[in-house]
Amino acid sequence: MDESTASPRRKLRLIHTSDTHLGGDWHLQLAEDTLAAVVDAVPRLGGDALLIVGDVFDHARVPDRVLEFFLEQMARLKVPAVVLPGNHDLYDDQSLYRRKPFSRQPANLHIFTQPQGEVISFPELTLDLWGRAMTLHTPEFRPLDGMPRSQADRWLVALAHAHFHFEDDRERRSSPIYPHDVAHAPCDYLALGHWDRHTDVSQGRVKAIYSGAPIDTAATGQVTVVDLDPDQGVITHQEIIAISGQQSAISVPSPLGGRADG
Ligand SMILES: [Mn+2]
Repeated sequence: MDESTASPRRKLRLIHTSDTHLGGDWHLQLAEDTLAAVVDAVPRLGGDALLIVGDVFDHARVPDRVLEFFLEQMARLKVPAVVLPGNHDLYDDQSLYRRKPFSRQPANLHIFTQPQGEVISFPELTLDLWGRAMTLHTPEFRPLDGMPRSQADRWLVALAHAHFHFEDDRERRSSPIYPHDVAHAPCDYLALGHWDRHTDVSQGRVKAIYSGAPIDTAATGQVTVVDLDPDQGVITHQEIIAISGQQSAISVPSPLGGRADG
């Protein structure tokens, strides 16, 4: 299984999203329509893989029907789909990812389950993905700790469901990452989740992007498109995606991302 032969890195396109909050009581149907739109967008945009960086589900008690809906959507993809658990869908003992529907998950779906971090490799894509499965959302949990070095012949993309601390941010938050951590991360791209708003927090040579939730304040769908190019480096852009049933969404008073959470 040693893939350390000197084949060059391939040109790849990743589709990055997060915070879909399936099964939340805020606009259940819209969250599902939005996920379906993301899945539709992957082949249309030429994505080689889909990354969903946490809070895929809104809470651990979502009914099996919602888990099955998610699995059906992932099974529609012809490319890998990779999930990092977040603070709303922790990988703890009661995790929904341990429930029965996931025992029949499609072969293209990969879920990070190791709290200390793990690499999920796709040799045919010359791609290594790394992430730590969150078991507790606390200030002590450092989502970037233990990231391995990248290999010359493979892209290293890290996933983190994390709160980025700006330099002047003095508040103590859970699952923090700091500008210095990002600048010194050995990955080629840092795919972030947890913030509902699309934000570029790149530092130094490391491109680090919050995709934002796939639906924004104007009920417009979006994903982050990440091009990994051996010649040009890492280039990202936001892509607008159409959400079917969106007409009904226009009138909603607040976005998925703006939930006040009671
Ligand atoms: Mn979160």
